Amino acid sequence: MIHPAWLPSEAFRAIGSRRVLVQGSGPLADTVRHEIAQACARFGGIVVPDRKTAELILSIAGPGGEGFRLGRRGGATVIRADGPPGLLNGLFEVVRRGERAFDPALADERHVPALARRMLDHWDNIDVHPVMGQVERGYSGGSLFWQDGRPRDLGRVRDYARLLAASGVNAVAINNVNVHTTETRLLTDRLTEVAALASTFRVYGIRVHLSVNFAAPVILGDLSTADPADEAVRAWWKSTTARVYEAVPDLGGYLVKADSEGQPGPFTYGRSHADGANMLAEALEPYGGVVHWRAFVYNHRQDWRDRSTDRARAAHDHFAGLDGAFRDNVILQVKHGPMDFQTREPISPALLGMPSTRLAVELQVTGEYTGQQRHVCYLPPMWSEVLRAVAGHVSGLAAVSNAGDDPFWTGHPLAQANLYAVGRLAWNPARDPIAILDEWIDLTFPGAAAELRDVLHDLMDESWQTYEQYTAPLGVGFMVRPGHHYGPDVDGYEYTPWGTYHFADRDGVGVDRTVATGTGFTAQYPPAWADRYESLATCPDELLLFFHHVPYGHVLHSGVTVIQHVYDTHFAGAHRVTAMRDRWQEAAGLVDPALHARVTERLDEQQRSADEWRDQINTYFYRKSGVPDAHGRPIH
Ligand code: GCV
Repeated sequence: MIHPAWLPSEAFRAIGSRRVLVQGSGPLADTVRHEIAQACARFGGIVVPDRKTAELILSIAGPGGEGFRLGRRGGATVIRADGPPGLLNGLFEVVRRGERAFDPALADERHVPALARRMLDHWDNIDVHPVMGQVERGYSGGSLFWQDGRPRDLGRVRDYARLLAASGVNAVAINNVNVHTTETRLLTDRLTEVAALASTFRVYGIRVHLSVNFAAPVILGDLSTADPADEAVRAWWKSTTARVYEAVPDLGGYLVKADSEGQPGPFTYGRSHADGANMLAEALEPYGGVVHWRAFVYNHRQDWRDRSTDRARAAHDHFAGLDGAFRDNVILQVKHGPMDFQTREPISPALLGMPSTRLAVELQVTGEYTGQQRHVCYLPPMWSEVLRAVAGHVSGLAAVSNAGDDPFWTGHPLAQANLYAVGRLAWNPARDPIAILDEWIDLTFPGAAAELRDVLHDLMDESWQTYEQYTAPLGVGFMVRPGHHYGPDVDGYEYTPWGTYHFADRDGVGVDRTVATGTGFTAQYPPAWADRYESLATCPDELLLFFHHVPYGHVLHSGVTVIQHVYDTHFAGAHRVTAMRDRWQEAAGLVDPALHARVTERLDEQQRSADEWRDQINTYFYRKSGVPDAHGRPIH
């Protein structure tokens, strides 16, 4: 059985037991009608032909738009949508509120999304890749879209689209940004597969985007170059794109990873990333499509001996100078931190320093570095910090999906909350992430006993901070096992070409990114930020080792030394996991037994892994520094 996630039929009880009127036509209004008809069939409500006796009225008041007004008129709850997508969004707002949506005292409210494009990126391959599997960094089974090299049954895709629509997502990129040969052909002779997915997502107001290979004209055997200055290449993209839009008239556009980790790009031809992105933008422009061009461009073959190269600088170094050079339909998609989805990073300065470029911030729902959905790690508190920091700088959000063909969708059932919340935060980044968690609990476990709610809050509210406690300390990052990135390996990346170092020696640890004595990375920030990070006196503790190399005896703002902080947090973090594990046993009988068992199994693994992290990190730093734990706890 597939778990209904945050749309169990029970969530529709308040609507389905009422007299409902839907006004409006078109595919999205049909979807709303269908949802309501199903709910009414289940809960005894009725679809009525006019306003006279209606208790819920959904209507389209304007020509387009995703927003809606919610209020009470003449004894009915009324949604007046700005356009067809707003009708669907209004429906799900009523679902979320349940009986509260029918309170006679309900005040008028206007809802509009803060970010225009709220996209989930799938790193799905059609084929099973020999190293990465079918879904790159996927921890939830296989792809929802392809199986055995062929498209899957679209029923599950439709359910997924429905879940996403209910969370506020309005775009999906369907395939991996590392575009291998088979997937390159989605652009040409496998277009019908894109079209079928687009039709399925369309009825839930979601546009499909396609990841394309920059060298597609060469890979597909049509041309000998992919040089963006070559007229034949430009013409190839125009005619190919014309055929794409014949098959999928509302394709959102292309997503491109270029000159990054072995993917081809404009650098091969001595061209800039603006040249590359603009060529694709020109081809997409007649159809209203956009290019999401990723700023994740860095040297992954650097010499670890070379202390002058700092990977954190890469996005800003490559792109800030191109500010203003991109066409209007290029969106630069920038990872939220300067490195790569670590548990704690500062904001990428590229997001703060490109005022004349359309920007989208990229988050990772799939927890590559945050427990891989084997650990409880509720990420919205991190995302909320990110989104508040980049407010006014970005107009879109793209997040790497954590969904797969697992019966619970996300491997760890509690990781569903991350998928739900990313859409909700993109709609309104000012929301309290813990309030969003409550919303998810209400929907997913309708009628959740107060007891269950308390257990879930105890497990999840601070799970990101707990994960941070027992893994890499103070913003240092990448102390993971190379390749699969799960579990501790303090020096695993230290002498590799990946640019991910911590520089621990017998005296201290951390990366000196200051202007005064380090790589100068801090100067990429606007002055107030730069000053804060540059100075040891003002650099926040949690980012200390991201910006500074300090002795183990350095005293943090918290009052303890760096080495004692490492010991204290690692003991505390693993201990908190024990408490979480015990607490979850109190939820037995309050949730579906299969879900309870899955979470139990994951918590057992989380405990094993947290203990391993604690012992390896503590032992490593004890052996390097020779400084004993002030409290004499076991270190090996
Ligand atoms: C899709 C990280 C991941 C890669 C991923 C890359 C990216 O490096 O480990 O698997 O590739 O980010 O975001 O492009």
